[in-house]
Amino acid sequence: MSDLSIERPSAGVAVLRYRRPQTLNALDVAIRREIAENLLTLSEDDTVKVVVLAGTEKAFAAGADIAEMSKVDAVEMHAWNTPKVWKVISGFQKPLIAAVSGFALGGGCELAMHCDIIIAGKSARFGQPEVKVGIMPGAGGTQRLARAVGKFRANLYLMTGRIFDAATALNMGLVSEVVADDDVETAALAIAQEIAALPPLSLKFIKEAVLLADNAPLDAALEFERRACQFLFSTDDKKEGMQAFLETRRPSFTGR
Ligand code: CO8
Repeated sequence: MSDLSIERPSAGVAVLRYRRPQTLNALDVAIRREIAENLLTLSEDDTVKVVVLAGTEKAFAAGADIAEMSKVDAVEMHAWNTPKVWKVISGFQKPLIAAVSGFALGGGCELAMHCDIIIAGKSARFGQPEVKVGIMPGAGGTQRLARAVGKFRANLYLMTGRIFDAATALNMGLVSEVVADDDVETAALAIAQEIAALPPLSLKFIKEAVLLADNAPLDAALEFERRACQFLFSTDDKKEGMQAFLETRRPSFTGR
């Protein structure tokens, strides 16, 4: 049986869930590939507007699979070609929401940081403890954590491997919102539903522009934002959105 499933709880929303509770959802290579394959499928499905990534109650994901990694050397690790998998996740153009319950450690924290919004339960635990098993983050953890929380707080956790709680993550700006443990998925789904009703092209360009804040000089990013905003003036959804506002009715967006 696959450890991965896709649920469709409401129009426009898909939940991509992985389950390996016996290892706290450790991400072995097979499951990482499956996540990427499923995201590719969801990216091509026009009925899907937003994707929520979820694990299980005790763990979003406790990292890459240490048992699997313990058996390979650098050459075998290189042959896994995992950057190809992470590229699919970082290149996913629709809004991606992480619903974090329990542990989000190592590759699991890196997976959450690939998302656009992170909702965490009060008891969620984050960290990049790779240093404690003799390696270091390899899926963007040093860069995304430093950019999210700043060099000095990032190094505190990267260099000690310390695990930190959801309140600390919120305080540092690593998560978008902390909710009661029982409400994590409800909260993530409510946000997903809210976003799914909004114009997909605006969302696509907002996502791209925000990612440029990390990846491009300010002038280039501002130029992208200006052009993307200008482009949106040619869409049906801009006409509909503004018309609906003026007529005080709910807009109905088509993605065109
Ligand atoms: N890999 C494999 N198995 C794991 C992992 C893991 N990352 N985490 C937990 N497990 C297993 C345990 O071995 C245990 O198995 P068993 O019941 O057979 O003994 C089971 O899950 C339950 O775990 P614990 O008994 O340890 O549960 P506790 O509640 O006592 O502790 C912790 C929970 C704190 C999460 C603890 O399990 C732990 O420290 N886990 C390891 C966390 C870690 O170091 N993660 C980083 C891994 S390295 C990494 O992610 C590298 C990324 C590099 C590239 C990106 C690739 C994705």
